[in-house]
Order: sequence, then C-alpha cells, then structure tokens
Amino acid sequence: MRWPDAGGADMTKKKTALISGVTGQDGAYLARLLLDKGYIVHGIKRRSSSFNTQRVDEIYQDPHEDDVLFFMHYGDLTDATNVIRLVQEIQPDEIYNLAAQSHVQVSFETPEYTANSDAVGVLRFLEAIRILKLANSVRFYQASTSELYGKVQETPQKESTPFYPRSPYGVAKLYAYWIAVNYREAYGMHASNGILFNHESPMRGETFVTRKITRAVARIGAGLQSTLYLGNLDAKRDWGHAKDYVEGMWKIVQSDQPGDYVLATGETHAVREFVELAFAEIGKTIDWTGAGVDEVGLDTKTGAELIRIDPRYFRPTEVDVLLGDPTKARNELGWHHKTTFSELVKEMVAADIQLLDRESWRNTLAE
Ligand code: NDP
Ligand code: GDR
Repeated sequence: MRWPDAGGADMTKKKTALISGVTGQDGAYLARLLLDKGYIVHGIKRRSSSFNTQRVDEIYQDPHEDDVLFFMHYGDLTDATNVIRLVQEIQPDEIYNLAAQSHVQVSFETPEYTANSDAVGVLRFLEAIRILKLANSVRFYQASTSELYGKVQETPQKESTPFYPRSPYGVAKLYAYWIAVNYREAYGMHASNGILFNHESPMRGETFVTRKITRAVARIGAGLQSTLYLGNLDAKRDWGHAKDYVEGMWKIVQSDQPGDYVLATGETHAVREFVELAFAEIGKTIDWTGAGVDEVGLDTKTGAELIRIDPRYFRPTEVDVLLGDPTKARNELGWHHKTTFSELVKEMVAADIQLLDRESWRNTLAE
C-alpha cells in the first residue's frame, strides 16, 4: 500500500497536526518541535478548574491575531462525539495521540477510568478516522510504552519481545497498541506505535520518580525540606530525555510505511543511582544503611536522613527492570538519543533549583 506523502497531495501546503495531551510533558515538547518545522498545530486540552496549560503558555498565540499557527481546543478522550467533531473540523494530516492517564501507580486506584481514556480513547480516535473516511489521508501515532513488557520475557526489549503488562495502565496500553495495529491491517491506516521507554525532562510531572527526586533535591539544598520519601529504590529504568523522544515520534510518522518502533537509550539505571547523582549536584553524598522498608539514606557529612522508604509508594505488581533495544529505530529512521543519563539528571536538578529561585523571588516581591 502507498500512503500519501506526509502533508497530503499539495506539498506547498503547511501540514496540520492534531496533538491530544498537548498540555503534558511530551505534548509540550512535540508542539514546539512541529511549530519549528512549520506545522499548524492543534492541541486538545481538558477543562480544569484551575490553569493546566503552563507547559504550553510560552507558545500560546492569541486566536484573534493574524497568522496563528497554534490552536487549543477543549476535549477529552472519553467523549467520542468530541473526538469525532475535532477530527472533522481540523482535518489534520497527522494525529499524535499522547493523551492518557499516564501514572502507573494511579492506574491501580482508577483502573476503569484508565481503561476508558488509555484504551477506549484510542479506539475513539481510530473510529473517528474511519467514520470520516480519512483512513487514506491521516497518519496516526499512538503513544505506546515500555510498560507493555512489564514482567520482562527477554532482555533487552525490542519490537518482537512478548508483552506482559503489570498494571491497569499497562493492560490498557496493551489494548491501545493492538487496536492501532488492527486498524492498520484492517483498514490500511497509516497507524504506528512508538514503544517509548521512560523519558523525562524539567517538564516531567511532579509525581513521577525522577522529578519527585529533583524537586526534593532543590528544596533540601535550599533548606526547605529535610527528607525525601520514596518507594522501590531498586527498580531499574531506561531513562532518556523527552526532547529526543518527540523527534523520534515525528520520524515514525514521516516513515513511508507505518510500523512499531522501540525508542530507548539502551542503558538502564536504578532509582537509587538517580538519587545519588541528583544529590551529588548539590554536593551531597549518601550512605545507605538498613534494609527493606527500614533502609535510609544518610548525608555522609552530617548524618541527616535524606531518604526514607514509605511503603505507600510500592506497587501491587512492580516492573523491576526495563532496558530497550532501539536498533530498528536507528537503522530505519536514523533516530538515536542524544542526552546521556548524567546530562538528564544535571539538567533536571538545575531547572528545579532555578524554579525554586524564581518562586522565592516572586514571594519576596509579593511581601
Ligand atoms: P503526561 O501525564 O505529562 O501528559 C498526559 C496528557 O494527557 C496531559 O495533557 C493530560 O491532560 C492529557 N489527558 C489525560 N487524560 C486525558 C483525557 N481523558 N482526555 C484528554 N486528555 C487527557 O504524560 P507524558 O507527556 O509523559 O506522556 C505522553 C504519552 O506518552 C502518554 O500517553 C503516556 O502514557 C505515554 N508514555 C509516556 C512515557 C514517558 O516516559 N513520559 C513513556 C511511554 C509512553 P492534563 O494536563 O489536563 O492532565
Ligand atoms: P513508571 O514511572 O512507572 O516507569 O512509568 P515512575 O517514575 O512513576 O516510576 C519509576 C520507578 O520508580 C519507582 N519508584 C517510585 N515511583 C514514583 N512515582 N514515586 C516514588 O516515590 C517512587 N519510588 C520508587 C517505581 O516503583 C517505578 O519502578 C512512566 C510513566 O511515564 C508511564 O506513563 C510510561 O508509560 C512509563 O514511564 C514508560
């Protein structure tokens, strides 16, 4: 099957992209990338009782001005009529489905909602494309995840590694993965899965472990907090930078043939290592003593308890180790990660220190 060139038949026309989850970490990086590439970008945001667009405020454009290239629309993946109407009105060339209840631990608390948004939400998009007869003109990207591998069956994990999800989130994303494959095969859609391993940044949500650590390090360094409570320190993840990964998403969508691609760094590190590197940024080293839930991380110089374990952060079923093999993406798309693990930690700690400085400066002005 030959899909239309990305951008449609008229190559002089600007391409139009629709991003669900534009207010999230990846959505914010992807919107910037596509605007830089000359796209018209439409993003879906949820109605919220307080502002939830901080990550895209910098690229916001007043819709009353001329030559607007970035538009926001209210929407929700649990609302099929909303999804169909937006696809019909926007007539995008490319859809990046990034919206999801993306927190693994929260998915144990809200399993049904997670299935509705993360699994059935994807079906709603694919059905919108089918109902509107856009199967031959729209390219679809599904935000799949290394959580599909869960209890890993093979190391490193690649596209052919069997899935074994370990959370309601992982199981919902399993449906999402396969429904995208099925619509590709059944209706000839240009629908692709990016199986992305963990990627982080200064825009990472505050309750994911990396950002939780870097925020705490900034606050402990400033004397605003004494101890950081964490769960499983021995979990290992293949952590990259979100900026590199959104470039990979775009490359997947530009590929002539749709397909499924692992994006990963090919390195794995324990949560404990992330903690140690992050504290090193503020000149602190850690002595680990005790075991299990009684383990503590002491400041080598002062003996202060920097880290304590809170069993509340343990998951009913854990994903112990993830390590991705991005060979297919490297060979077929020319994609590889650029930011190293230590550069990532450095950048995140520095950004949280800066954010804290800005907040205290604002508070001083308000006094
Ligand atoms: P975030 O949690 O930062 O962003 C999720 C986005 O989805 C937010 O904009 C959120 O809106 C929106 N959203 C949530 N539920 C709905 C809904 N029902 N309808 C419409 N929008 C909704 O996630 P990331 O940016 O980190 O991840 C992007 C995608 O990639 C997600 O699908 C995630 O599962 C997946 N993924 C992420 C990886 C990572 O390491 N970051 C790795 C692999 C996959 P609001 O701002 O209002 O909450
Ligand atoms: P993950 O990311 O579950 O891999 O999902 P998260 O940062 O939440 O957890 C990573 C590992 O750290 C352990 N951990 C803790 N996690 C959190 N959140 N808080 C803690 O206090 C804590 N202590 C230890 C966890 O047990 C886990 O092993 C992310 C999300 O972005 C998903 O949407 C995405 O699909 C996957 O990455 C790839």
